[in-house]
Amino acid sequence: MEYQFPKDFWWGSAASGPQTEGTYEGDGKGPSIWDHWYQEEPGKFFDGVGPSDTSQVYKRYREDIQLMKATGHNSFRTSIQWSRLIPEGTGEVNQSAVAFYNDYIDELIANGIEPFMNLYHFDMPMALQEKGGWLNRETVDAYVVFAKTCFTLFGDRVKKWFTHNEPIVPVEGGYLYQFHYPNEINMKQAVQVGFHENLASAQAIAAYHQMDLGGEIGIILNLTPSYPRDANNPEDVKAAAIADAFFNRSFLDPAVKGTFPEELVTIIKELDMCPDMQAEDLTTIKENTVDLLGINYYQPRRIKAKESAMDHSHGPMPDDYFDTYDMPGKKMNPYRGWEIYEKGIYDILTNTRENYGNIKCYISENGMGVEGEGRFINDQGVIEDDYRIAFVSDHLKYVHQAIQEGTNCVGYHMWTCMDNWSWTNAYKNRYGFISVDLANDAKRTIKKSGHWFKEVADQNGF
Ligand code: BGP
Repeated sequence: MEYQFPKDFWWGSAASGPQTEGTYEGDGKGPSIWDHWYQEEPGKFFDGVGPSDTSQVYKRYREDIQLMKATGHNSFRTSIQWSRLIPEGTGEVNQSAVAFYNDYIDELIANGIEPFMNLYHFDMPMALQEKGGWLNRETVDAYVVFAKTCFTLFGDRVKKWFTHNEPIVPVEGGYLYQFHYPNEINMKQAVQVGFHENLASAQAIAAYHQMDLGGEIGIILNLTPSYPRDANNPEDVKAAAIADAFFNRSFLDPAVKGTFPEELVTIIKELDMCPDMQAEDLTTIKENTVDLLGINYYQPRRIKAKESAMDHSHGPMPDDYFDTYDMPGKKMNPYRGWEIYEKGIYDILTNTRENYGNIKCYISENGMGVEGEGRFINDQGVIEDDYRIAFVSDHLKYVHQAIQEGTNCVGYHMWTCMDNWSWTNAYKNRYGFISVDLANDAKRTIKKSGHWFKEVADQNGF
């Protein structure tokens, strides 16, 4: 075997509650911002498929866990939907949700798959969004109560917790670039939302450590390395550093080091957009950093110095400081419109080793969304997704190299286990090791990549 991974390496995949569970009559789930947005604007969602029609995991998790076994999982991450467990965001706990998550967790463990649980995957309970969502300090308090409720209910068995998945996305999507509810463009609000998410994470980490449940708690960040157009052009390099501060270090630095990056703080001060905070908040963030870092990697960010005219129709924007560079000849995933740059995963891991104390980390998402995979079905009804096998193995080679060089990376999770609901893209692009046939009662079939992954996991390498 050419690429042997360390003993006890985590092999598996990631998903989220809102993208997989679905909603059912009498399940007691409250609406999240996704349910609300779909009700308001169903046309925004690909083929009009909304969040209640996801992959039926709420009913089918037992069958799905057998498929996880058959695809080599020794670990699996999903999220607890806040609006399922506490339908109004605060107050009463939904006992059907407790029963569901208990059984889901127990079934995973009984099948030798370690459950990793994330607490927030873009799914604000609507009752809290109506009062401002992450803009409102009370949401931070409510989130910490939700987190403690989860630790109390499930912490005896779940030993890997995550406070957020990609917390920059609600900032970008909800308050800058309009791809998440509430669809605003307002940099001051974006800063406040980001600050509250950071604070909520630190407070949940403090609570978890205090409860002394014997597990680890971390955060999952989509680290998107920023490459300057020309590494010898100081203006390009500076622009790339600012983009990095906005989109990566805004969460990476506080999560791992307990501080915000100087470049970002300077800009926010210049813009007079410092968030509202209380006296002890920065100390809370300083003192409660993560045990473990999850890294999601899909694509790099290519940056050049600002050349285009600034658009201030909505006030200042991060893009006032850089332009996106459309690099000629880059390799693309045309369905998602994302560049494929395998070495990026190595650069991120090297960065964590060199600049973030070689914190214990794992690849928590990496994957390739492809539209129309039906055309690759063979006579046995199996999707022959050789492109996905190539994508995963090309990235794993770089993960392997980083580990050889000493990076403390302990696992690799693919996005995702089975095809799921991708927000406004719904079921357009498919990411899974297992296909879901929507026209046929969501029938599951393992793809070629899923069989391949089982071999890799069994051999602990390839
Ligand atoms: C990540 C999210 C996932 C997932 C994935 C694929 O950013 O954590 O929730 O959806 O990306 O992206 P998309 O669904 O937008 O194609």
